[in-house]
Amino acid sequence: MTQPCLRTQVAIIGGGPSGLLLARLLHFDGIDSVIIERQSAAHVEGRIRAGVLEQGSVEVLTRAGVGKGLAQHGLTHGGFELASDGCLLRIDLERLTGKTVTVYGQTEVTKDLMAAHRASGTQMFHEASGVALHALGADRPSVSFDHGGQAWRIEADFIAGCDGFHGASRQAIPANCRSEFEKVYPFGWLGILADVPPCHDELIYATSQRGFALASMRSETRSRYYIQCRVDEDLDAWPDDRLWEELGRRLGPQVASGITTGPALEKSIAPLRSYVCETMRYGRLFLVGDAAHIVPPTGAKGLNLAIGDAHYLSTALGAFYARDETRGLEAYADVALRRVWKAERFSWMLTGLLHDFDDATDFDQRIRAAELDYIFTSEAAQRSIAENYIGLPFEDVLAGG
Ligand code: FAS
Ligand code: PHB
Repeated sequence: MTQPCLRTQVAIIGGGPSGLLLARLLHFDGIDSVIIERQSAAHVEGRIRAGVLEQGSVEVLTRAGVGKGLAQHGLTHGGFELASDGCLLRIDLERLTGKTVTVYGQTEVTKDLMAAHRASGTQMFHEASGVALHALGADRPSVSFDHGGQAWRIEADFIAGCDGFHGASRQAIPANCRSEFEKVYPFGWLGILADVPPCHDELIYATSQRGFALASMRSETRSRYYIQCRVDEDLDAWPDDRLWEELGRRLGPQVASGITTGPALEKSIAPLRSYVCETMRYGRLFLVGDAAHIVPPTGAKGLNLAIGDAHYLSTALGAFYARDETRGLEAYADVALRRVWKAERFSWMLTGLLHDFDDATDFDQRIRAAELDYIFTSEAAQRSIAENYIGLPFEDVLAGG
């Protein structure tokens, strides 16, 4: 049986938020793409992950034609709370930066992108296996994979590696052509999703003698909470009632009185790591999102960085196909990495500030207490947190790296 071979302009590996959004943005520029995704559509649409979108991300998603659900169901937040041993401080995003964030789950973003993709009829392969990248240094790279018992090959002008941290794309860059930077944290986040009203009208990031906790939400009737836990924590050791009680202890009595408990719709543990791969480009391969970088979710940056990368790469590819301009493609990795590293710094700082570290010395504890005291008493410190949380501005990728 001959191997079917397709031809497209951009082959996109990975059909999560990065791949779906990139395909939508390219579509609006009349650029043809094909997505190759390892999992089933139901699996991708069922993932429960991020919850906070920067204003810049909302603008990109709206430009990609998926702003309607966001506008109707997204919750606009003008601030969030920091809680330290029960004392609350509101970081007033709107007063400090003039901007807000939107609470709208990644699950919904993914479903909106999938619906738009289906409506546009753009080709997408789900449940593809054995994905391999070829001829990345040539001007006709290709992707081979198995699908439906058939071996396929897709020839393209470019390949976008949107396949997350465990994907095939980053590994296709020769080890001597990439530098990797990683910090693995000695704890994870145990998350619970429940159809109960949120305990507060904005997010609460809490640090306490018992560890970190986060009170978030998906809507006015659905809440998302997290507590810091051991990396090897046994989920079975955390029945709902134990988790609700621990959340109340860590969020403090003032907040605990507002917590409505209920059965978990989902409960899971996510490890925390900071990771960056330099470079994000190798020949005709461009890495996007978690394929290139990972942040601890403390700063709500993971999904937003992925959206930023898709914005930069679609802008660069748009200029290439419209005007044969390569400056954006040449600058993509440098421009994207400048924004990535600043988000890595913010996420690392907030994680260090709000989590308990078993190996912390007495000196470390005093420094953390002083840092919290400084933030609670300095508007300049609060403004710095606010401008990072609402998202740093995009550079013009076409202006060159
Ligand atoms: P993704 O990992 O979402 O998508 C990659 C896609 O590629 C997947 O669909 C995968 O199936 C597919 N794929 C993988 N290998 C492949 C292969 N070889 N061939 C074809 N397809 C392949 N961010 C936040 O901001 N806040 C949070 O609270 C938060 N919580 C998270 C919890 C967990 C458990 C995880 C893993 C991440 C979390 N993140 C969070 C980060 C997350 O939201 C990512 O930033 C976001 O999903 C990035 O999207 P993608 O780059 O598309 O990567
Ligand atoms: C979430 O709602 O899942 C969420 C919100 C903010 C974060 C991390 C996760 O920083």
